[in-house]
Amino acid sequence: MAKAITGDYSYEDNVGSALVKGVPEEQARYIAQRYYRYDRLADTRFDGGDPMAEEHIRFYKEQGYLVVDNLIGREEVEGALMEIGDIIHERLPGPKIQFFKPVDERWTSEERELAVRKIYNYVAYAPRLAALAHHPALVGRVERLLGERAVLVGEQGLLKPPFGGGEKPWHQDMAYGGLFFKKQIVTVWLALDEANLENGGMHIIPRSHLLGGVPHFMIRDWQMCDTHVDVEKDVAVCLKPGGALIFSGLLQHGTPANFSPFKRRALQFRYAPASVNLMSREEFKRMFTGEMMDAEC
Ligand SMILES: O=C(O)CCC(=O)C(=O)O
Repeated sequence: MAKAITGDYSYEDNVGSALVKGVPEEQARYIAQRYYRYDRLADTRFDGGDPMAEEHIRFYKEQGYLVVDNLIGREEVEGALMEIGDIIHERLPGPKIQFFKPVDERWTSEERELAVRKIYNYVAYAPRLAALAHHPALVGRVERLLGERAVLVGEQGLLKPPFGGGEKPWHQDMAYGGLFFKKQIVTVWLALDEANLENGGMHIIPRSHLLGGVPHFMIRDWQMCDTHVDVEKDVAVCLKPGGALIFSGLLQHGTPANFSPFKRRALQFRYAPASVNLMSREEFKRMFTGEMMDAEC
């Protein structure tokens, strides 16, 4: 069983930041085997070249996600990777960088790159990444799903380095600070490398958005209790660079650690319906914490 990280965590202290905690390899491998399955792949796929049809919207409403291959092109993927490099090596100052290794271990330029887990708040500084955040292929689809104008409410680059890039445990995006809106938000998770079963690609529980918010706990991260996840229903989403998983802010999802020799880099954009407000603190607690319903992990 995963050992809980104890401490003075409160969800307000960590709004918007996934904590990357060092988990020993043996435990990470145990978690990857016990809490994810690898034999069911998302097989209903759409293509970025196809116009968004009623069928897409129906599928999204029922299942809580859409897999869209070729959402953006090779040049856009390469431009994004170049700009991420510029951010990491501080040629493009402004965005925030989250490292998962101590500063004094980041010796070479390659080591520095491999020590980054996340970049965020980059849209104001990085023109190519900003162009993707506002790309009609993304925003047009999201607005069809939301049924109204979309507002960008989150932007991250999620870099899962080879040989042990950390797990992002099962969670719902709307359980995170600043994202607990009164209506479901939509996340676009855009693969910049191939994301697959070996390198920490996405896993989802289809239809779990229909269950509403579920309690989250501070364990390895701000996450669902491992034993509350219906792992039998896990479907893995493999993507080529430029492909995307578009999903509801209530869809349960997670990514196991990357034990492969390959990088797994992705961008994530979150969009809220323009007309909607955040929940109150009480509403948030009722929906996403164990506190109000005495749920325990
Ligand atoms: O890219 C990942 O590893 C998971 C990202 C994710 O689900 C999140 O940050 O909400």
